[in-house]
Formats: sequence, structure tokens, C-alpha cells
Amino acid sequence: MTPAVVVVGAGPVGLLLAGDLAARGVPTVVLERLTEPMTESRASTLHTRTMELLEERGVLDRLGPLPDGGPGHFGGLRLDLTAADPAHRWAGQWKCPQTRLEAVLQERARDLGADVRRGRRLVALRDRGGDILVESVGTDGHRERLTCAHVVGCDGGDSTVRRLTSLGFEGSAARREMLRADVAGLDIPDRRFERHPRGLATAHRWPDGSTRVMVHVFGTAPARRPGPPAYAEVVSAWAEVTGEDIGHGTPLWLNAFDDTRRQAVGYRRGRVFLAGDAAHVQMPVGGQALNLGLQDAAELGTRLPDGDLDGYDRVRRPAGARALADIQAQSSLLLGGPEVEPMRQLFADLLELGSVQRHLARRISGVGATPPRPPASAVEKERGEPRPPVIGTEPPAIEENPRNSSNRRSVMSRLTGKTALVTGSSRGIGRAVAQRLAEEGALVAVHYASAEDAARETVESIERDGGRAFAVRAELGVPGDVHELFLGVEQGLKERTGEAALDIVVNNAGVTTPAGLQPEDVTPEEFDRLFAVNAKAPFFVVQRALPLLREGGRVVNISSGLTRFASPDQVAYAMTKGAIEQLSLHFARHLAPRGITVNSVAPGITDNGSALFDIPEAVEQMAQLSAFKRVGRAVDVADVVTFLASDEARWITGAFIDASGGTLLG
Ligand code: NAP
Ligand code: P7Q
Repeated sequence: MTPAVVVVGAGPVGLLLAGDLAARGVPTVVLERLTEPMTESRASTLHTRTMELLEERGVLDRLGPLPDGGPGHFGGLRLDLTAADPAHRWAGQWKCPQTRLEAVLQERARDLGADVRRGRRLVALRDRGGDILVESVGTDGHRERLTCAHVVGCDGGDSTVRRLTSLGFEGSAARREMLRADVAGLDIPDRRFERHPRGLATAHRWPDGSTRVMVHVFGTAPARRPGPPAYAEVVSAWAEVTGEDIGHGTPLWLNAFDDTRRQAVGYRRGRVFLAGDAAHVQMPVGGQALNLGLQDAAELGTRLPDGDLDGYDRVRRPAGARALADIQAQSSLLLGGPEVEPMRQLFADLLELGSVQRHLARRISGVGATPPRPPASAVEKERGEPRPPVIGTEPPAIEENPRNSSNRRSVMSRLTGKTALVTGSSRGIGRAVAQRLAEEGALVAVHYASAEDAARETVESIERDGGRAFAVRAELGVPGDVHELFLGVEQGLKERTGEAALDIVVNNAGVTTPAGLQPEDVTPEEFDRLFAVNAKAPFFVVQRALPLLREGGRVVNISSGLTRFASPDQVAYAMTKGAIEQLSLHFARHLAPRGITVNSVAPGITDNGSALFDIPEAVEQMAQLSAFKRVGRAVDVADVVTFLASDEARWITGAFIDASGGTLLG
């Protein structure tokens, strides 16, 4: 088989990705250095968003019931993760040994047709322009060459793919180290992040009677040692911190982890991508690493091989950066000495507040993050030979695998402190615009006419990504429409910011002529309705927004390429779009003295999620109109709108921006 994608690394991240790609019919090969899955104790905590991802893919069914992981913590301070969304069916955190997850994900990937090749070590990558050559060596020394379109490094913090691609890995070196051990023959009480004058200690009795101990002596930097720490080191640190002697115990497993924080400077270079630990390493506090990695994989799995590939870096790298920053904050709270006590006390006080709990719990559990679509049609291929699951040990409170994860999007903040109204943002282009503006930091009023659930989903997806939004209902094109809209907008803004000021207005809501309606058949009622919603309402929205718009504000009117491309069955609709372009032209002049820009963006055929775009033949036909031979995605248009909303577009006003992928080029 000539693979389209070679995934390097058969950990949970690589296997989830391989399964998702295979489910979409993308020929995928996985190369893994180890001949057998790892059996030692590693990550074990699954957060709410990850549970959703696994459920959507049928992986939870394969795993069977998982034990509740109990409450979580933030830097060692108790934080009930169910606060993120108490009503969510996967509220809280769940325990699943990484070994077991790996076994199930491998079985799934193979069942779906991915070719998982174990015992193969990557040695070379060569991007040849049109494809990429992958060279690996088997345990027998046999070299194998594969060509493929894309390579994804899911090969851990010490990623060979990253090294071969020369992608920078920037961050800060370890400053603090924690020692860990599973020890038999101890009889010491359980404790969770117990702070002593000299350090921090955790003890947890496993069901098999052994005890997981973790200890940090305040100020201890990582020791340089060739392998795991000696038990004597653990005994001495434990005695120093707790005064207890555990020297009589028998160590079963010894390990040290630290607070190294590094992130790849790009998650993509040409045909090569990074996901999971290969893209970011961080201290394993709070169990976020595995979750972040799985969420990377889920996102990339929807984009390869020919989707918006740059979007992967754009979405996941800021999400990773934010998780890493949060984890560093937790690490300071957890491993800081007496000097952090006032900060811990302050955090403890803040954590009493419901809104703080909810906020932090959401950030950790990824609740509400934009769900990367599950693999479209999970076309089950012939079943491969399933491997027996490997049963691992129960998870530790701190993950073995020191790379954590979360699921939020951009921390980019071109629009921080700004407020926006996007009409018709329950779905389609408007939803993508609302999401992108929120991603850049704007507080967004998500307007809709009747699709309440869809509008709520838009708001929730924004909130899950750490953004802020609220929904406002108003039917446009009827008497009193704009009044009703602004009642909701002003109230929502006042509640959240204390004032009703607007920076960005996007006139996006629109209705179209029914497809195939000939000009001869357009009724006056239909014509009036089109103008009422598409032209009149935007005019009065802008008029009503004038007193609220701040200096430097932005108005973006969504037109259509049909004002430049003749399509007789859409004449009435196109006339309304001609009208909205006039709105931009004349208001641009009117509002320039206030530094407010007004522009039109004209999409061509854009997948708005409607049923039409589920018909491959129709999509294929529509795609031919664009110079790029594909239909637009909502985010293609949303990115243009977001740019116009940013300060970078301050010198553009009264403009018509063609966002039709070259449909107008002829
Ligand atoms: P869509 O998926 O059909 O969604 C339309 C949005 O507008 C929904 O949020 C809807 O709210 C809202 N809306 C519709 N009628 C409304 C009314 N009378 N009052 C208030 N809200 C109303 O739209 P889309 O395809 O993303 O298009 C968005 C804009 O881009 C439109 O102006 C359209 O003309 C323009 N455009 C689209 C394409 C394309 O191919 N998709 C191409 C060029 C231009 P509910 O969900 O509550 O109904
Ligand atoms: O044809 C369009 C088009 C269309 C449609 O397909 C019917 C739909 C989806 O109900 C409404 C619609 C809105 C549009 O703005 C366009 C459109 O912009 C377009 C179409 C065909 C060829 C070029 C186009 O813009 C350059």
C-alpha cells in the first residue's frame, strides 16, 4: 500500500489519529519503534472533552466502564472538575491506564484499516517537493522506504520527526524535580500534596497493597543521572520532608519528573506535522498531557490529507501554549516553597468562588471546546487481527508521562477587550465568524432568528475554547426587529462589561432565493422579504449601532460574489447584495471621521453545513467554479472578516473584498 499519511509513534496520540484517518478512507501507516506496546504505568486521566472524543469514535464502548477519577486539583489545591459543566454526562475526570487505552486504540486503528508496523525506527525523512520519503530500520536491521504525502510525528517529547525536521523546540529547562516510586511493604497513611516546611509529599495505596509515593524537597533542581533515581534518594527525600523512614520498603518502580516546558515553534513544516508530546512537553500535573495530545490528534485527523492544513497549527499551537502556561502556574503553586504560601492562600480563597471553579475546571477539562468533527463516515474496513488488551496499573494523581494537554484554542488576542455583534451566527459563515472573533479575544453577541439550539452550540463552543459569547434572538425583516435585537445586545453587553459599547458589527444574516427559481417566478412578497432581511435590516442595524460604536470600530457587511457573477435564478438575492455593498460605500465615508471602517466581504459558494453540501456530486460541481477547485469553508470567509475587524485593516474602508476563492476570475 502507498500510504497517504505515515504516522510515527503508536502511542495513544498516533493511534487515535491513524484510526481517524483510516475511518475516512485515508491510507495510513503507523511506524513504531517498540515491538510491543509499553506496559509500564503512564498517563491515566481522561478529561471531559477527551471522553466525548472517545465516545464519538466508539472507543468508550470498547474500553468498557471506566472508574471515576474523583475531584481534580489546581496546583495541588482541590478543584472539582465537575464544576466545568455539572450536567455533562462525562463531568469530572475518568481513569484509564494509558496502556489499556493504547491497546484499544491500536485495535480500532487496525480494524479500520490502518497498517500499524511495530519494531520500526524512523531514521530519515526527505521532503521531495511532491511527496516525502520516509526511511525506517526494522529490529532485524532491514531498511524500508516509503513515500507518502504527509508525515505526522506522534513520537513523544524526544521526537525523531521533530529533530529530522529541524523544528525548534523552545521553552524553559527544568528547575524543579519530583521523585516518584511504587513501593511494596509500606504502611504509611495516604495523603495528597501534603505540604511540610521542607517540601511536599503524596502517598497513595494501590489496590495491590503497594504505595505510590511522590516527594519534592523545596528548591531541588533535577539531578543529572543516567537512569531512574535510586531508591535511597527517595528514602532520603521522604525522610527530609515528612520525618518518616520508608527505607524498609521494596521499590517496584522508580521515576523522576520535572517542570520542563517546551513547545515546537511550529506544528507544521511543509509536509510534516507534530502532535502530542512531540509538539509540547510540560510537567505532568493535573493529567492534561494525554488529553492535549489526543485533542491535537482529533483536530489533525479532520484536516489531513487535503483540508485546511495550516489551520491545525493555528488552532492547536495557541491551545498548547495556553495549557503550558497554565501548567507552569500550577507548577509554581505546587512546588514553590514557603514563599508561595500567600499566593496559595489567595488561590484557595478564589477557588471558593463558583465562577472561578467553573472557569478553571473548564480550562482543564476542555468542556465546550469546538468539537473537531468525528471521522465522517467511519467506513469499517475488514477487521485486522485484534491484539489482546494490555492491562496496566491504576493511574497516579500526577501523570507518569510528563506531557499534558488541554483543549482550548487561540490565546492570540488581536481583539482582546473588543465587543462584537455577528448577525446570523447560529450556523454557517456567521458561526465561524463569531468563533474566530472570540478566539481573538472579542466578546461576541451571537445573534439568531429561531435556531436556539444551534446558537447555544455556537456560544458553548466559544466558551469551551476559553472565549466569551452570549446568544441574542431576533427575527430580522419584520417590524421592530432591530429594536428587539439591540435590547438583547445591550443587555448582554452591560451584564458582562458594564456598558453597551460595540467595536465590531458583522451583518451576516441573510436569506436566499430558493434554488432554481427563475426571475419570471419571483413574487413581490419574496422580493420584499429578501430586501427586508438582506438589505433593510443591515442598514438599520448599522444606524442603530452608531451611538454604540467606539472610535476605531468596524462594520463588515457580508455580500456575495453574485454581485459580479451573473446567475439569473439569483437575481433578486444578488440585488439585495448590491444594496448592502452600497451600505458599505456610503457609510465608510460617513464614519471615517470616527476611525470606523466599513467594508463588504463577498463569499462565493461556501459550505455552510446545509444538506446541499452532503451531496458529493453537487459539491464537486460547485467546486469547479472556484480557481482552487473546491467550495469555500466557512472559516475561509471568517478569517477575512476577522482580518478586517483587526487593527491591521485600519487602512481599508469602503472596500469590496472578494472571498470566493477566485470564482470571479473567470
Ligand atoms: P446560513 O447557514 O443559511 O445561516 C443563516 C444565518 O442567518 C442563520 O444564523 C440564521 O438564523 C440567520 N437568519 C436567516 N434569516 C434570518 C432572519 N430573517 N432574521 C434573523 N436571522 C436570520 O447562512 P450562510 O450560508 O452561512 O450565509 C451567511 C451570509 O453569507 C449570508 O448573508 C449569505 O447571503 C452570504 N453568502 C453565503 C454564501 C454561501 O454559499 N453559503 C455565498 C455567498 C454569500 P437561524 O439559524 O436562527 O435561522
Ligand atoms: O450559486 C451561488 C450562490 C448561492 C447558491 O448556490 C444557492 C444558495 C446556497 O442557496 C445561495 C447562494 C448564495 C451565493 O452567494 C452564491 C454565490 O455567491 C455564488 C454562486 C454561484 C457562483 C458564484 C457565486 O459567487 C461568486
